[in-house]
Amino acid sequence: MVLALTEDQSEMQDITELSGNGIFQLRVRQAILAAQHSIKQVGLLLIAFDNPGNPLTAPDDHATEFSEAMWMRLRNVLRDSDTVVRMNGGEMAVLLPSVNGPEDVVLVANKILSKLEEPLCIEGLQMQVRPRLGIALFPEHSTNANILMQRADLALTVAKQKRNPYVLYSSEHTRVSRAPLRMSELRQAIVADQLFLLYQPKVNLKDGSVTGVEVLTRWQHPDLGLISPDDFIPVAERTGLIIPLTLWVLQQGLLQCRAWNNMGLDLSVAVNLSMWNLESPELPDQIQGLLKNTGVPPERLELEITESAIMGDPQRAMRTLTLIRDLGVAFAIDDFGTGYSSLAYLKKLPISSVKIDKSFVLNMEYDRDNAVIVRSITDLGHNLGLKVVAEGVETFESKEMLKAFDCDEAQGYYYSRPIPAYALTKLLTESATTLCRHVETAEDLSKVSAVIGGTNGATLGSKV
Ligand code: G
Ligand code: G
Ligand code: MN
Repeated sequence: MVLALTEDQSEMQDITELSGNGIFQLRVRQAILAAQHSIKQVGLLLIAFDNPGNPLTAPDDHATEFSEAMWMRLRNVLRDSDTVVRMNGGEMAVLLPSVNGPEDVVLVANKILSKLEEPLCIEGLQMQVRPRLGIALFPEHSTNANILMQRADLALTVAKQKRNPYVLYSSEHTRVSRAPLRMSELRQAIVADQLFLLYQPKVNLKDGSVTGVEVLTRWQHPDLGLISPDDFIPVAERTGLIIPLTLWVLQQGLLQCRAWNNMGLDLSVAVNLSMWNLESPELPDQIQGLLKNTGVPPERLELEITESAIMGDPQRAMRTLTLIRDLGVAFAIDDFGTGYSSLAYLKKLPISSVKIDKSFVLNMEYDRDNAVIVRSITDLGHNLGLKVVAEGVETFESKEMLKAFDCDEAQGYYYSRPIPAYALTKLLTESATTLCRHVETAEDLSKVSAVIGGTNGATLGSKV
């Protein structure tokens, strides 16, 4: 049952004052009313844009032209009976008032994606467009227009976080906060020292030495409190601020690394890169400059990249990665197992390790499938000559299983949460007796003699 709505219909006349969001909500309600009496469903798609962070092409500079162009593209692929509205915050909403089910909506989503992803040229500047779609359906996901909107919005948040082109709402998606962060605030945060770094150790499973630390960024916002990178990294990516932000993280992380090395703690630091970092042609030179200025040997730096960051533009990623690898810097694939790429393909890239995603590790002692996945990734990684690191190691049992699987390194709350540099220094230089409170077995106790700061790195004593 199609309810074609046009601006000149009488019931629409009083909505001209409404924002895009208001018009859309009204139309969703009307479509639901119409569909209640038919076997048809209503599809809702929310679209956001995750555009490459070249500061010159930051969407803010050309917001109007950009949104105009996207709206035209959407109109061209959709039927006249479908509604397309520009929402607050640069997002778009699409209403499909009459579909047969999720398959139909996914088909339309794919059509939309391939149209929107075509490169765009504004004022001679070539922009790459990376849309993310969140999808919800009436009546499957809710019979209430407001809740349906919220569910499509939640699916969109998940799509952004997972960097998936589209996500269909599922009841398993938990509410994640979408802090109303603005670009100007984040820019200010970098200048005003509101960002700070936490460090989480990676431990060699064979001898318990700490081989390195992952650097994780946090934002202490003056009003909103502590903000997670899951909330501000996407803002940084959308606005191009990810470039200065990452350079700041690299610089601070390298300075901290040098300080540890000077103290005799043989640690390396791992910094997370996002897709837009790999698309910046200056990155290799900038990293070379930072290594030189901080005096840290290149082999003490590791860069973590996700599968999706590489798959955005594999050829370009390959070139950037090779240039940086040639400096002597190592790469790790982060969150491995959550993307769609094969390890065999990734091996063509100059990477040296894989980090198994924490979703497989967190409950591996109870979930046989996850244990099998962890073991298989470990074997496959080893057969391809890669070091294998498990993330999200929270328990003694999972640590023991990983040791039995011959996994190389572990990272997780079992050893330490991400903590400030001074706390990590303290943890690594505390006497072994102090750490004995964590000892689980007599056998562990005998290993507490591990040396602090040897060539194998620092040690977490009892936590071997
Ligand atoms: O530390 P936490 O679990 O909250 O991190 C959440 C996510 O944010 C992780 O995926 C992590 O890789 C990412 N992240 C943390 N710090 C940085 C950073 O400095 N740069 C980038 N690109 N991602 C980061
Ligand atoms: O995506 P990335 O691997 O960069 O994210 C690393 C983040 O994972 C850390 O910043 C931390 O917040 C989170 N993390 C680290 N160890 C554990 C763990 O043992 N359990 C859980 N649930 N999260 C962890
Ligand atoms: Mn990481």
